[in-house]
Amino acid sequence: MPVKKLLLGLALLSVSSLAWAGTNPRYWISGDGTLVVNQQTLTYRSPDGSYNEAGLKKLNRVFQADWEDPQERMSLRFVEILDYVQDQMQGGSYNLKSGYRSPKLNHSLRDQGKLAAQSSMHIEAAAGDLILGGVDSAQVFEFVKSLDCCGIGYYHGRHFHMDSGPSRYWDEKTSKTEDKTPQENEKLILQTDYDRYKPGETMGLKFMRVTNYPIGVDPQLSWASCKDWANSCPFPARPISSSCPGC
Ligand SMILES: [Ca+2]
Repeated sequence: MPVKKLLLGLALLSVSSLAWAGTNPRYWISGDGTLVVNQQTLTYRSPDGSYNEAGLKKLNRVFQADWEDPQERMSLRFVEILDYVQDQMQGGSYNLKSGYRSPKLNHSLRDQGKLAAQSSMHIEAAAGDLILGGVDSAQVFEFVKSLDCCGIGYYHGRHFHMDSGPSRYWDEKTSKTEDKTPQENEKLILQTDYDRYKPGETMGLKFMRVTNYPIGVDPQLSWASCKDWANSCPFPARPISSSCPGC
């Protein structure tokens, strides 16, 4: 059982070729910088695009993530998706049932037969089980599904699960959270810290959904453009030109 999730640091790239538009947000999917969770209005991003430490600290506290440890903080990508969905659906306050979970807690929930996946994004502080005020969870499910951006689970109850992992969706019939078969890192992903970077800026990459330790990493990485991925990528490739002009 890993004591701590694997966070990198390990692979860093200098990206000078990506066009930087200073007024654009860091993520392709992002809200207006203010979230309402558990009736608290929290501004986590300033109008100039910079992230607001005081607001993020409060948000981390609400989600029970540990701000003091930079490796355990909430995923900014997840925060932005939450904000975007709330804005677009004109929802009221999110009501949070479950935010960050330590690996130990997640393991304990699984032992109790609760709905908790081995490679849960809750462990990455990048997921929440929620209600969006004034909006039926079935509507949230359909909306997030249509975005094709992230994870959304809905069990036809009051809450839905949302995360900033790979694009996927599931319900009570397709969920595999009860599967006890060791996953052997089959869900492992490597995610960038942002979507947009300034020329020459360092890109942070983070391994998520690790279920087996240790893992080895080849320090040599290759970079594929959108076009390169069209025919040769072993993973499902999808065009991003509509949301990423010039990428
Ligand atoms: Ca908002």
